[in-house]
Amino acid sequence: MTTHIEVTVPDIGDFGDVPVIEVLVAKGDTVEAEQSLVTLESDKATMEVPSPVAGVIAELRVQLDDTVSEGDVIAVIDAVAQVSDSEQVAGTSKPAPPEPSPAAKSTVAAVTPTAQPDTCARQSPPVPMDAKAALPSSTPYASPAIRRFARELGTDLSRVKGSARGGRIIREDVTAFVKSVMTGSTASSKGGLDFDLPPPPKVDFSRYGETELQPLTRIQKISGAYLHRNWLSIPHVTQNDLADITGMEAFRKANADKAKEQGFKLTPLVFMIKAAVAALKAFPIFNASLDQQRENLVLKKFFHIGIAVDTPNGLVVPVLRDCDQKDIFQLAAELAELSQKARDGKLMPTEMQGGCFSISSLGGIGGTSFTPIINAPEVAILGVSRSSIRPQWDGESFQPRMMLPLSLSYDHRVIDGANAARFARYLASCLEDFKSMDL
Ligand code: CAO
Repeated sequence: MTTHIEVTVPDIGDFGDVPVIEVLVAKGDTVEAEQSLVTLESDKATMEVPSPVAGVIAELRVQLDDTVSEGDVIAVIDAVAQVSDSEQVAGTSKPAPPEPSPAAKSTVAAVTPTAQPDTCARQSPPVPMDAKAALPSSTPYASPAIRRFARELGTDLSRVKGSARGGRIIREDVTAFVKSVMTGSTASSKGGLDFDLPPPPKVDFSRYGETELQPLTRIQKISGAYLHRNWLSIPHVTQNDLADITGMEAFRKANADKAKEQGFKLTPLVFMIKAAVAALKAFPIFNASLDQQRENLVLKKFFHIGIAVDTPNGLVVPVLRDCDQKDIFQLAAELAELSQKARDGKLMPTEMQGGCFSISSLGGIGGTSFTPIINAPEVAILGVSRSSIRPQWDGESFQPRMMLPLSLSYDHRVIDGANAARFARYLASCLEDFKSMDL
C-alpha cells in the first residue's frame, strides 16, 4: 500500500504570500525524512520546509517565485516503508516505491511538518538572503546540507566556486574557501574581489641558464599574502610632494649628539612621525578604517604609527604607540629598539598591531619617489625617499634647499584626491615649519 503524503506549508507566523526562493527537489526525486524541499523567504528570514517522511516526490505543487501561505500544499510524496539499519549495512538496496496503480488502494494524508519549529531550532538561525542570491541564475548550486554548513560558518555561498559536476558546491569547496579567507589569499569583504586571473606563465628557467632555488622566508610568505590582498583590494592613488627640510635638518644635526650620547640616532624619520601625527589631527579621515560592512568609518582618537622595517627575513611593520605623547628623542629611542628587535626576529605580534597610519622610509637608501602599499585596515601610508639639495626659486633667484620627497598612498574609497593633496602639503609644511610642531 502506498501512502500519498501531502506536505503543506507549516505555521510561518503572521506571514502570508511568502515567496518560494528555492526549490530543492524535482518530481521523481527520492527524498529522506527531514530533507529540505523548498526554501521560503519572509521579510525577516529564510526557512526550509523539510519532508516529514522518506519517499518519492510524486507531485511538486510549487515552483520558484510562487508565493505560498500556511496550509498550501508544496508536494505530494509517496511514502516508503523504513528500511532497517541492518539492511542498509548489508547493502540491500532500498526497494523502489511501488507505482501507484489504479487497482492499488492508496491513501492520502495531508502532513504539515509539525516538527518544523523543532527542525528550525536544530538548524542554525536562518539568515536573510539578498535579492540577487534568489535569482535562479545566481543561486549557488549546493545541497541544503552544504547550505546549512556554509551558514554555520558564516560563508556567503555565492562567493564559493563549486568543484563538483555542473559547478555544484561541495563541503570541501566551502572549507577551502574559508581557509583562503583566513589566510588572506581571498578578499573576505562584502562585495569582495574574486579575480579570475590567468595563472602566471610556467617557465623552465634552466633552459636559459644556470638557476638556484631560494625558498621564501616565513615573513615573506605572510607579508606577501597581505601585500597582495591590500594591493588588489584597495584602490591606491599616490600623491607626491616635496618638503623643504633645510631648517629641520640643521636642527636635527644640532641635536644629533644629544641622541648619540643616549645610544641612538636622531634621523629625519622621527620628525616625519611628528608631522604625520599633526596631519592626522588636522585630517581625521586619514586616521580611520572602514568597518567590516564598509558602511562606516571608524575614526580613531589615538596616534599609533607603524614603521616599515627592512629585516634580513623580510618586511615587518612594528607600531610606535601614542606618538602624540612622545618627543622626538623618545620616539628615536623606541624606533631604535623596535627596529633592532625586528631585525633579530624578536617582535611580538602585539608590537605589530593597532597602527593608525604607516611610514615607509627608504630615505637611508635612495630614490626620488615610490608607491607604498597601504597597510590595511589603515587608509593611507607615507613613503619617504632620500632628501637632496635641489634648486628652489625664491622669486628672484634659485636657492639650494634640502628637499625631501614624500609619497602618500591613500585609499580612494575613503579619501579623495583633493584631501590627499591637502594632507601631504600640510604634512610637508609641518616639516618646513618644524618649530610649530610639538617636538
Ligand atoms: N633622506 C636622507 N637621509 C636619510 C633619510 C632621508 N629621507 N632618512 C634617513 N636618512 C639617513 C639617516 O639620517 C642615516 O644617516 P647617518 O647614517 O648619517 O646617521 C641613514 O640615512 C640611515 O638611516 P636609517 O635607515 O638607519 O634610519 P631611519 O631612521 O631613517 O630608518 C628604518 C629606520 C628602520 C625605517 C630603516 O632602517 C628601514 O628599515 N628602512 C627600510 C624600510 C623599508 O624597507 N620600506 C619599504 C617597505 S615596502 O617594501
